[in-house]
Amino acid sequence: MPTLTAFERSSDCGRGLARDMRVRWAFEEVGQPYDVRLVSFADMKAPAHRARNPFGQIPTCEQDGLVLFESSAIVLHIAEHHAGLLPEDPHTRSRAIAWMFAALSTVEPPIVERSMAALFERDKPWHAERLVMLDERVRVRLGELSRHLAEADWVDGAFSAGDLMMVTLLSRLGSSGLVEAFPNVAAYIARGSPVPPPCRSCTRRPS
Ligand code: GTB
Repeated sequence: MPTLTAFERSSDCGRGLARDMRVRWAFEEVGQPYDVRLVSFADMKAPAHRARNPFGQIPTCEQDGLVLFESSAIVLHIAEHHAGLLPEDPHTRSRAIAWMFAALSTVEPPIVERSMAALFERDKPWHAERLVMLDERVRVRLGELSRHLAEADWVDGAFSAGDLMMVTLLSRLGSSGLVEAFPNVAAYIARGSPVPPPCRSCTRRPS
């Protein structure tokens, strides 16, 4: 049974926005049961966890003596060892992997940059000005994705690990108000997303 590490305390009110979610989704998608080891911030920075991930982050995944870090590498590993997340045809398979990389290296960076600014730079005098620029960078990618999805449910044919990666990172834009202007992307996220669970600690349903 694989063991995944995840945050002991959810910092997002149970919305599942941390990067263990893409790995959980991959396991669920292929029907592979898994254990979860919950770690505190201190645990993540301790030598035992740094032996799993030198950067002291979650998620990591251990199975049969193999220890992997980087959520995308874990999802790719799962996809390569189970049917259901990568097409069999070699060209279609390579394109699905290209979409995983596109999600990670082309679409995720501006989204992460924006959410970091929204979380940690709110009190800075230049925050509002910088946010305009960061929002625009996100809109560029959403526009491109929207045009790509105009006639398609998924990024390349049938649902694949490329969609899994893309939907999980786009979900992070939930409260930004940026997605609404791109109905194709909003519909894509809705198509791929589970109904969010109610927040256990504050009883409100996450937006
Ligand atoms: N590239 C790595 C991967 O894909 O696995 C990045 C891993 C990563 O950033 N992990 C974060 C972490 O461990 C948790 S997911 N951070 C602790 C640290 O660096 O010290 C990042 C995250 C956290 C919370 C939200 N949220 O609340 O919305 C979203 C994403």
